[in-house]
Amino acid sequence: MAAVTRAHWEKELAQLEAFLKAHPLAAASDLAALDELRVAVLGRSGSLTSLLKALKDLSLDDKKELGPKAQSLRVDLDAAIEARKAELEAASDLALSSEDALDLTLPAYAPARGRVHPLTSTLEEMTGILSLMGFSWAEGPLAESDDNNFTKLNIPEHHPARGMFDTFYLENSPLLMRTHTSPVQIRAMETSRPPLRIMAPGRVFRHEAVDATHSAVFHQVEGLYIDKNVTFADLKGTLDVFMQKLFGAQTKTRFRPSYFPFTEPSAEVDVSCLFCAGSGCPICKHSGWIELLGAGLVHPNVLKAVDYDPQVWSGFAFGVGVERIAMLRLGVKDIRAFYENDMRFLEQFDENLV
Ligand code: FA5
Repeated sequence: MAAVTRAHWEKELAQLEAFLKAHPLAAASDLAALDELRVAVLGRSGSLTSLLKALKDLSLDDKKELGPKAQSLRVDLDAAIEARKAELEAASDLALSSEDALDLTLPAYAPARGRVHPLTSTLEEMTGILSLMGFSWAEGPLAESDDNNFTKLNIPEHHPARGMFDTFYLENSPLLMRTHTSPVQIRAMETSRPPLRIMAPGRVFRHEAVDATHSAVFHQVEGLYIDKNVTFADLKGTLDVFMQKLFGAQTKTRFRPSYFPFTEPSAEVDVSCLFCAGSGCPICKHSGWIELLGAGLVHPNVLKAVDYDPQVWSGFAFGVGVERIAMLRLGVKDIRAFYENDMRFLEQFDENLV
């Protein structure tokens, strides 16, 4: 720029400001357009650079007055250019990465496969075996009458055996949460005439402290067989086959005398420990046996309660815990793992893939 006057300098600055108004930096559509603007204004022979250089031709007073104006315009422009540059770069990075994301040659995502819950698959396995042995499906409600859960099972009111099966009582209702699947025996016998062979799988509730092997809500499968001349040998043979089908042909059962008000005689049934084949280990507490179920011959008082003549009919019943079976089959050491819905636990059971 040739030597300039103050008027000329001010006119040039006004023109530059008008130009910047017409071509705002924020509107630069890409990095190249932004750089073009930068060179035109701030480049070596850019319009603002020229104005700054031309200040030397002005008087000291003019320099003092106009110099800061031009300088502050330059600072503003520098900042605006940097800001717009960052914006444009971020946008182009994003565009680049989303272009990369669309790689049509990548293999498709495998659809997530659902699994049957290990308790469901164990229950299905148990009822599958029993149905092959001639037991048919029976069900009852979770909220049961006191009669079916206790009285008709030969546990009258105030009988101390009620303590073995303490439960949750419902407010404003005579019903209680059933403590075992045994009330389904009563329901089945009251609605059909003998002979009868049923299995009753389902959820049960106990007012009980929870630990690694006890839950307050768990599952049982009940078995009931009523016919003429049913003996303890029938019960033993049935449970031997049931356990061998569940755990393998080498499995042995052991019947220990026990007490249930609704069976006489009664037994706790143990199976030979699957982890040590009966030789003794920490899981079976070095006994070689694991307790799995309760069983016995149906008490005559139970038959009388449903109007079956105990002189004619006899039968056996058993109740087995589904969680205990699942823990043994799957090597699960804490019953609570079944209810926590932790995918890391559930995903281990690939046999349950659907
Ligand atoms: C009963 O519930 C009887 N109704 C079983 C029965 C039926 C006996 C028919 C005779 C004739 P018991 O309370 O022992 O009995 O429970 C039976 C099985 O349920 C136990 O062997 C165990 O496998 C399981 N079980 C009992 N309590 C719990 C609990 N808190 N958590 C998980 N499983 C349990």
